[in-house]
Amino acid sequence: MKELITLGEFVIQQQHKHAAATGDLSQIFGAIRLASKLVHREINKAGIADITGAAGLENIQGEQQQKLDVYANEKFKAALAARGLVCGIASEEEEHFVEFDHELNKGSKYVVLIDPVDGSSNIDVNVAVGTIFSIYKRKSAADGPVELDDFLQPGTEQVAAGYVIFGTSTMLVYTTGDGVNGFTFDPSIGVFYLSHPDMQAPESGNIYSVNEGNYIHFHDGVKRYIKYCQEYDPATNRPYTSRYIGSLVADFHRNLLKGGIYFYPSYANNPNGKLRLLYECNPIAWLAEQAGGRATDGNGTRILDIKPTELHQRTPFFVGSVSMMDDVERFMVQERARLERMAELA
Ligand code: P6P
Repeated sequence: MKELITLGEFVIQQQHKHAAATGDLSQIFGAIRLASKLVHREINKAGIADITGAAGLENIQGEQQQKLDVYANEKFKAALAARGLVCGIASEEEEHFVEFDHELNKGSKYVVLIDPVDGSSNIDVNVAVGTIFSIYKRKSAADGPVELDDFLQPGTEQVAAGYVIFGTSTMLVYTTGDGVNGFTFDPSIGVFYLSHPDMQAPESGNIYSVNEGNYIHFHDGVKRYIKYCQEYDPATNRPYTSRYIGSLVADFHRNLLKGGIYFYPSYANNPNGKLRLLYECNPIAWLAEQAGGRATDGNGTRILDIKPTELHQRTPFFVGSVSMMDDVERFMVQERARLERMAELA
């Protein structure tokens, strides 16, 4: 029988592969593991524990805050603060970053950015949701206060990133820059086991994920790509299948396994789309690249290269298999060229 490796064992093995590794990430992953188990437990008894339904509060995004959002946010904050290695956290559920100013956290050198429950509107309808996290080393002096710039770092500076998908099973998928590995939770003993070693994004696929309800608002390049996905051409495996769950983690996870593309473009009066750069797009983009895929803003800018200016800033987001990303960008480039020609003629 193949030897089962736990997440904790795997992180320690990885740490020994990198001489510079200090074991800090092992500790931080221990906190993420703990909080994930607590959220798993609550999600799996939602409705019984009256955890579903809005908490009657609104978060900074002006969205109805689901009780699970509040619960998950508190559990991840508490678990990360208790390890004494994280000096602060930025969360979709917090307007400003939160400094951990306990004595234990003085001099800590990491910051964590998190979307505690991405896709939370799906909780009440029993559809998969996920936690997305991104870890950086602070830039400010270790003996000083945490600063906003500690969180406003480009995605290329991440030291670790991942997600937990609470679906038919709970999985944790992460990277520290040495590939992507997936771990499945065994609730009977409360352990995450390595189930998807060295995850590779298929070079192509036939699944496209976009909210086509926004079609009339999309720019022509996006509209043309969607029509391209729907055309009949057996030679290029089209028409593709449309799959959109409304939960980024679930759509991305399926596309990572099967091949596909997810995109949330700018639309109507949302020039930067909907998704948040720091705690949704950057971690997912790094995972995609580490697994052999790509992630851009649809206009040729690599997501990881974007220099953040605000904690909750949004970006158009295109992520997936390389050949499908090449295709969508071809349509976007053609659209930009057409608009430039029209501007010249005007
Ligand atoms: P829409 C969830 O709110 C989320 O941030 C992603 O998880 C998901 O892909 C997207 O927004 C869904 O947004 O506008 O299609 O409902």
